[in-house]
This record gives sequence, structure tokens and C-alpha cells, in this order.
Amino acid sequence: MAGLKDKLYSKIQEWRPRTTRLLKEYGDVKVDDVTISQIIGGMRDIKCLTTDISYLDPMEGIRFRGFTIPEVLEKLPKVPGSEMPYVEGFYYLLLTGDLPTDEDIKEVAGEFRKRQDVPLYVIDILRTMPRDTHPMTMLSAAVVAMQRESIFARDYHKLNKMDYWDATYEDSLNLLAKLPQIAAYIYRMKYKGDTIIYPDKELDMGGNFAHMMGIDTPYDDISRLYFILHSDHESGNVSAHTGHLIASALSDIYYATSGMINGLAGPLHGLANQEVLAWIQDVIHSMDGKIPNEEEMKTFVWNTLKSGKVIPGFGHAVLRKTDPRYTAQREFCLKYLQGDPIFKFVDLLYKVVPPILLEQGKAKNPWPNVDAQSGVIQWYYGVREYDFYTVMFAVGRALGVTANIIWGRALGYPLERPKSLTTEMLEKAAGIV
Ligand code: CMX
Repeated sequence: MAGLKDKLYSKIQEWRPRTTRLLKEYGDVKVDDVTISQIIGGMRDIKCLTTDISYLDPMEGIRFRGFTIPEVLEKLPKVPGSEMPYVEGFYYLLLTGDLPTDEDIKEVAGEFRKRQDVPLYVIDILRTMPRDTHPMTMLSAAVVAMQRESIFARDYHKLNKMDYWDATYEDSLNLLAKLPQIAAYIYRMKYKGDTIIYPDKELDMGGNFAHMMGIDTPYDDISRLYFILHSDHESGNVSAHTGHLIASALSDIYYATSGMINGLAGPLHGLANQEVLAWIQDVIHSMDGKIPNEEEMKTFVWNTLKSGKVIPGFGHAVLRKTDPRYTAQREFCLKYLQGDPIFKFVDLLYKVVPPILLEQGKAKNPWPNVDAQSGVIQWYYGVREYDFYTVMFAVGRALGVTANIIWGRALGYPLERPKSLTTEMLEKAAGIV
């Protein structure tokens, strides 16, 4: 693929001297101090990773290659007849840092189309898994099963270190092109009586996913929005960091992506979007199908907190304001889901939960994150099997994780290996033993 790959290579060549210079001439410059609470407390806020794909400001939220979410949605070329940009164009932006032209997008879309056929053994593997297997387990298994396809793993012994990114790029495009089809297949196999809808090779990634799910417009736009919003959130979150860590051992994209999917499947991370809908259904169920009023809702929130559980979809390890990914989806809901009872419920949660979390005084961020809103849209358009929601998150996250790994290889980021200390060493550092 001449255009994107050539452009990426020239960007890589421009960038390499910056990393080399920092490392060689300024390697001893101190950027951060580390406290005991950060060491015990999940390494919060320690500045120890580098990425230029996205940056997360605690107050403003995510920027992809310098662009906010509204800017990305406004500036990227749109799929004709729809409101949302091409996912393919967004991937071009993640990889190169430049906004694509229509021609650029056409090329990336053509490349994905060429590579999208899923090997039959993947379908066979999925079919042999018990049908009650979680769809995230199925997705992870499908991806790792395809590891035998890895060009990087095949050629590793022959490759020059400076060229690692190239084989990784090929693996990334090969995998990304297949992920929507694998995800849609899991959905139709598990919940729709194994009725496959084959891809339509004329469609873009988001449009094709909606087609293979069997859901009409505007679900194509929802899919585009969903994949873009979930793509990247800096490199420290569990899924992105897992992908990066695994790839740092020079494991290929298939191993790294399967691992990132496993991290995303945790209820404190990507699975929270499933948890939100499950929690809402529980509440509605215990109200005999009635949507609770504000006072009843407050009681449910407090009861959840008192039982020692978290309110899914609220709080964040880095953000300290409402997640702009939540806001982007809320705007979509305000346009298309007005009057929908579940949306009304979620909107009421927006009003009720933050003051309660503030009153409880534990969560550092009482505001909603992306997961509080995404399930509502899926539910409204007929995807009511909420254990599938995180699978779509994973398809989106693979865009960011692969872009990061390609760049990591291009810039020669080494094996990741932080240092551990014993509890006694920390006690000594604290001067208490
Ligand atoms: N409900 C109840 N308690 C919460 C809470 C919430 N939504 N968010 C944070 N807290 C609690 C924490 O559990 C913690 O309690 P303990 O001190 O008893 O352990 C305390 O507040 C401090 O936590 P924090 O520093 O504010 O948040 P963390 O960085 O530790 O955790 C997160 C961040 C997202 C895991 C947490 O806010 C949470 O569990 N939220 C609900 C799950 C969720 O929505 N996850 C999705 C996040 C987005 C994503 O990655 O997809």
C-alpha cells in the first residue's frame, strides 16, 4: 500500500531523531518523583510512558493527534450520506498525525477490504466453544488463534530492528480488517441462531459492521462513532498498556491484541458498559418494569454503594470532568433517542449520581465516563445482549493499540521492565523500620 505506508515511513524517519536525541543527550533529565501511594496505588499518574497518538487531559478529556472529539468528528471526511467520519480515515489520522484526503481514505478502505476475509478455522474455533462463553473470551480466542498468520512472527529472525514496524503494520492492517467481521459473526452466532450475514465489500468499515450485524441505518453511524470514540485513551489504561507491554516482548500484534482484549474484559475497565445496562435492568426489574423517579433512583444508588459495589459508568482514573466520549454519545441520544425510557434513566443518573459520589467522598471523579452512555444507544437499536457491548469497544480499541505498537516498534521502544520493591523496603524508605 504505497500511500499510507510511504507517508508513515517518512513520518517515522522525521520522528526518530527526536527520540534518539532525548535518549542520548537528555536521558538523565528527571521528569517525575514517585511516592509510596503511587507504588501501592496502581502507579496512578506516574509519568513513565510515551505516546504521540493521543493525550488525555484530566479536565479536557482525550485529544487524538491533537484534535478534540468534536474536532475529529467535524474535520474528518464523512461517509457520503452519513453524519459520521470514515473509521478508515480516522486510522490514517492516528498513524500519520495528518487529516486524510478523500483519496487517502479510499486507499485505506480498499486495503481493509482486500484483507478482510476471515480464515475458516477461526469460525470453526468459535463454533466449537460453548455458546454461553462470554463474547470477549470468544473474540480473544479468535484473535490469538490467528497468530499463525503473523508476518512479524514469521519473519522476525530475518528482520532488521529498524524494519520491525513494517511487518507490524502489515499484521495490524490484516487484523483490523477482519475484526468487525469476527465481532459481528460472534454476535450472530451467539444470539441470532448462527445466521451469518456476509460482508458487503462496497461498504466502509462502520457500514459493513452494521450490515453484518443486520441492523439498519443509523446503526452504521453509531458503529463509526463507537469505534472512533473507543480507539485510544493514552497508553496507561489497562487495555492499551497491556497491548503495549505484551508487544514490548516482541510478541506480535495477534498476541498483543488478544491480551489487550482480556484486560478490557474487566468490570473496572471496558466491561463497565455491560455492567451499566445490567445495573439499570436490575433497577427496572425491582421496580416491576417502572422507571424510577429521582428519589427512588437516589435510593438505588445509595443501596449499591452501601453493598460495597461501584456505580458502573462513573469515575475515572485520570479524568476529573464529564468524559467527552460520554458527551458525544449523549448528543447523539438527544438527537435520536429523545423519549426513550432507558435514555431518560441514564440522563437521570447523570443528575443523581455525581452529588451522591461527592457526598460519599471516595471517588476522585464523580462524573460519568464513556461506558455510562454507550450501552443505551446499542439497546435502543436492538442490541440488547449487553454482554456483547465490550466486544465493540475492543474493535475500536484495536485501532489505537495497533497504531501505538507500530510506532513503538518504529521508535525502538524496548522491553518494558519496571522495578519492584518489597514491603520492607517501602517501610525502610518511610523510616518506620
Ligand atoms: N462508584 C463507587 N465508588 C467509586 C466509583 C464509582 N463509580 N469510582 C471510584 N470509586 C471509589 C473507588 O472504588 C475507591 O474506593 P476505595 O478507596 O474503597 O478502594 C475510591 O473511590 C477512589 O477511587 P478513585 O481514585 O476515584 O478511582 P480509581 O482510579 O481507583 O478507579 C475506576 C477508577 C474507573 C476503576 C473507578 O472510578 C470505578 O470503579 N468506576 C466504575 C467502573 C467504571 O465505570 N469503569 C470504566 C472506566 C472507563 C473505562 O476504562 O472503560
